[in-house]
Amino acid sequence: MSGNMLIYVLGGGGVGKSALTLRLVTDNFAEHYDPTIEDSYRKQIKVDGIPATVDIVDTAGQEEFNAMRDSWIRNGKGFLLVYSITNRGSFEELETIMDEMTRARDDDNIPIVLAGNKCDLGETEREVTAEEGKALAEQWSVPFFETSAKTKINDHEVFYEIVREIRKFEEEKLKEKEEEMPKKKPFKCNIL
Ligand SMILES: Nc1nc2c(ncn2[C@@H]2O[C@H](COP(=O)(O)OP(=O)(O)OP(=O)(O)O)[C@@H](O)[C@H]2O)c(=O)[nH]1
Ligand SMILES: [Mg+2]
Repeated sequence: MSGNMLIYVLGGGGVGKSALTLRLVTDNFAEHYDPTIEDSYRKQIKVDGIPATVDIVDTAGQEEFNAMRDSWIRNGKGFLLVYSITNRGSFEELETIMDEMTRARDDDNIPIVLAGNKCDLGETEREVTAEEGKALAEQWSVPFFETSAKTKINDHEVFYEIVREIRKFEEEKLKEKEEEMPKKKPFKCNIL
């Protein structure tokens, strides 16, 4: 597989993008909220027995920092779209991000995974049902997980799934290219 996999973690402010990223990269969890401007990490992981080097960009959810969103969308190989199940606004905000994505890229098959984070708060603070998350993911044809960075539910799995989606995407691209290539005609000598 060619090059590193550049993955952007996108979503509203405070939904847990940094928390999920840090779980994968360092396995720590911080209770304290420190809004991100932009952080990048490189990590070697093994997905389905095959090694992958992922470059993860943990982006800013807060609006005053996210003017770069356009270039994130154009540059990424894969995207983790995160909302918080305790915040309906963060779920609705993803529609805007998805619109921007489909406008900026002419592939309709972008490697994306949808994550409804903070599911450890599901009993008490839930504003978005799991069914709603699932329905949105089905509409977009992307994998969906409810996650908790705090209690480690599907926290690594979402990233593994993006790697799988990127692999699938690249294999399909390769196949398309092979099909487009004109079949070589057998060489014939012209006898004069
Ligand atoms: N209960 C619970 N809290 C979480 C979870 N993930 C993150 N948090 C908390 O939510 C707050 C925001 O988390 P961050 O990871 O900083 O959110 P973010 O999406 O990176 O925010 P921005 O960088 O501003 O876009 C922090 O106080 C975290 O401790 C989770 O799975 N469960
Ligand atoms: Mg952050």
